[in-house]
Amino acid sequence: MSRQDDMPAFKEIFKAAKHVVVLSGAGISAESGIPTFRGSGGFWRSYKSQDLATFGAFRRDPSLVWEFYHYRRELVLTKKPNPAHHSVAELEARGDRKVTVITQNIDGLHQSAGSKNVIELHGSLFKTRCLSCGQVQENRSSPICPALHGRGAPELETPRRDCIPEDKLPRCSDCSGLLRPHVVWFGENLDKQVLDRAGEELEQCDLCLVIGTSSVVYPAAMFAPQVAERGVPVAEFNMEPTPASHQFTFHFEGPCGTTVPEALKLD
Ligand code: BV8
Ligand code: ZN
Repeated sequence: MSRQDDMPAFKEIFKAAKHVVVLSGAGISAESGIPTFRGSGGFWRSYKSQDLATFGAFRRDPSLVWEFYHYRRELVLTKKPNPAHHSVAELEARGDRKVTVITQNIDGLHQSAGSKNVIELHGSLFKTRCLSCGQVQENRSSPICPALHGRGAPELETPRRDCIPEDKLPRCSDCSGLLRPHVVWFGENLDKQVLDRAGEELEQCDLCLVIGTSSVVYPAAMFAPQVAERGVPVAEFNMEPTPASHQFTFHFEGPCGTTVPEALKLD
């Protein structure tokens, strides 16, 4: 068994691969300036991101949760894809193999880099869903509604400004129902079609790259180990080992903005 950081061995396999799945997490966007969940950036005001990413939090305080998502929308709108996103998009554009991105991220940076074949497991910051009629819409308005203009600062507000009344939060253009971000919150099921599509790609791929994920959130955390169990090579790109690293053929340590372009260079 070659060493996990054996780049020549990886290159051999990579050159021959005909169906590559890229499984990405928040770490692929870190060098674009978007905080990850579990790093220091995993906080907003005094809240852990995952405490706000629940339907219960939204029901209890839709104004606070919308401020959180508005902040992230506005942040992402000022950020650009980094060389890791670009090298994945360039690999797909080469057209000499199938490349599918399965991302846990909701920032849309893979698509901004030019990736076409992208499965967004957890939805998108730039889509809304109506709680009344269920309509899903693309929405890149900045701000998404007048009441959120200038709101969402990550620093604690003392005293906290009053909640935005629900009727001033984002409303459905069709039925004026309250809108929520079209993202998968903790405790919510992933979309069945999305899961089925991801499952097919994971079943068919002959190489899987796992980039910038702590592999602690399910079901996404099971995907790359499932590929490894099929005896298909998996290469992990991360700043540090993860709970899944030992199951993978390769582990390339370092910032993926450097390690991924290096690995995907087809000399
Ligand atoms: C589900 C969208 C069935 C929203 C996200 C109890 C009750 C209910 C559920 C559960 C429960 N216990 C467990 C569960 C399941 C739960 C879960 O897994 N919880 C975890 C915390 C244990 N999962 C769910 O709830 C899922 N649904 O299971 O449905 C069900 C239903 C009901 C009851 C039970 C089961 C839904 C999960 C989806 C949640 N939504 N995002 C939003 O973004 O606001 S998850 C969100 O967090 C991300 O999408 C992503 O998935 C996750 C963050 O993980 P990462 O992307 O890996 O990011 P992280 O910061 O953790 O790591 C960054 C990595 O990058 C690190 O390894 C770091 O080293 C590395 N890195 C950093 N910089 C770089 C780098 N690497 C390279 N280069 C760099 N420069
Ligand atoms: Zn509606």
